[in-house]
Amino acid sequence: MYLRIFLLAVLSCAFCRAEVKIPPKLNKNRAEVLSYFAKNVYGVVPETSFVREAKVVKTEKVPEFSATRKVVRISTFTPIGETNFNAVCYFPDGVEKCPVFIYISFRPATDTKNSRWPIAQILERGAATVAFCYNDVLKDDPNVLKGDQKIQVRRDDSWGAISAWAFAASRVVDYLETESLVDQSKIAIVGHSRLGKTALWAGANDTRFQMTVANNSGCFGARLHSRNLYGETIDLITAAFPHWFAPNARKLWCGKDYELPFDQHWLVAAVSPRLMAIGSALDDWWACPPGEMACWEYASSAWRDKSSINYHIRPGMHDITSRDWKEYLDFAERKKWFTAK
Ligand code: GTR
Repeated sequence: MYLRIFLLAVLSCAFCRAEVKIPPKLNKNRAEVLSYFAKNVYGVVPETSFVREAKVVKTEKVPEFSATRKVVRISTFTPIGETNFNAVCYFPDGVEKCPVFIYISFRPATDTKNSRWPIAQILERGAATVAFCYNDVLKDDPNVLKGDQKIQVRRDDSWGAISAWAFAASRVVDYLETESLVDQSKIAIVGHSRLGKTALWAGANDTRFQMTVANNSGCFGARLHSRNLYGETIDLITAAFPHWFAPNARKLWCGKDYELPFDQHWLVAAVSPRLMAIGSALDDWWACPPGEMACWEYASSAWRDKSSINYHIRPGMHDITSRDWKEYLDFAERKKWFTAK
C-alpha cells in the first residue's frame, strides 16, 4: 500500500503541476499561530456574553450497549446568534472515570446505526462517546451567513462555520467538565473531512482536548497546501464553501497555494505536546493523502515525544470507518488511556 502511495505521488509530480516544495518554517509560537489562523483563515470568535448552559434532559439505560445514555441540551453561540443543540452521550457500565471520544457528526446524533460513529466499538474499550450534529449548530449552507438580519457587516476576519462548529465542540467540554463519569485528562475530539478540519481547529485552540483526530481532513485540514498534488485547492474550497471560513481565506490566499507564508503543519503543531492523529485514505485523491502525510512529517518536529503524533493510511475511499476508529482507539491505548478498565 505504501508503495502504491509512493507511485501515486511520483506519477502525480510527473504529470501535474506539482513541485516538491519545502513548506514555510514555523516561526511563531502557539498563541501567534492561533491568532494568525483566526484572522487569516477560520475567523475570529467575537467576545460574547451569551449564557453557557448545559442541561441533561434525558438519562436512560441502554442494555444493548451496556451503557447509560444521556441527552444534553447545550447552548452555544454562532455568527448568526445564540442557539441550542443536543449532544448524545454514552457512558459504559462499570467504568468510573472514562476517557471520552467526542464525534462531530454529519448525521443526527440520535442515529445509532451510523457506521461513522461506531458506538459499541468505542464503548467496548471502556471509553465514553458523545456526538452532536454540526447542522444543529449552524446550517452547512453557503447562504447561511448571507442576508441575515442578525448578522452585521461581515468583516474580513469574521468567523465562519468551521469556527462555529469548533466553538460548539468546546461547549460540549464545558458540560463534560461537570460530569463525574469523565476522566477530564482524556477528552478526544474526532471529525471527518470538513469536520476533520473542524476537529483540528477545535483541538488546536482548546487544550482541554487531549487528543485531536483529523480524519481525511484535506484542504485547510491536516494537509499541506504546498504539497497538494491533484486535490482540492484554496480557490475551489473557498468558492464552493465561502461560509466555512473568514472572507480573508479567499481574499488573501486564493490561487496562492504554493506561495503561502504559512502552511497547515503550523496548525497541527499547535496541538503539541497533546495527542494528534491524522488519518488518510488511499483513494481519497480530493483530500490528497501524500499532502496529509507530508503535513504529519513536517508537523512532527513540534513533538519531542514522536509517539504522541500518529499517522495512518488505509485502503479505500473518503470516509471514517471502523478501521479508522480502531487506529484511533489503539493510539489512545498505546498512550495509556484505558488503564482504568
Ligand atoms: C468536499 C470538500 C472537502 C471535504 C468534503 C467533506 O466537498 O470539498 O473539503 O470537506 O466535502 O466534508 O465531505
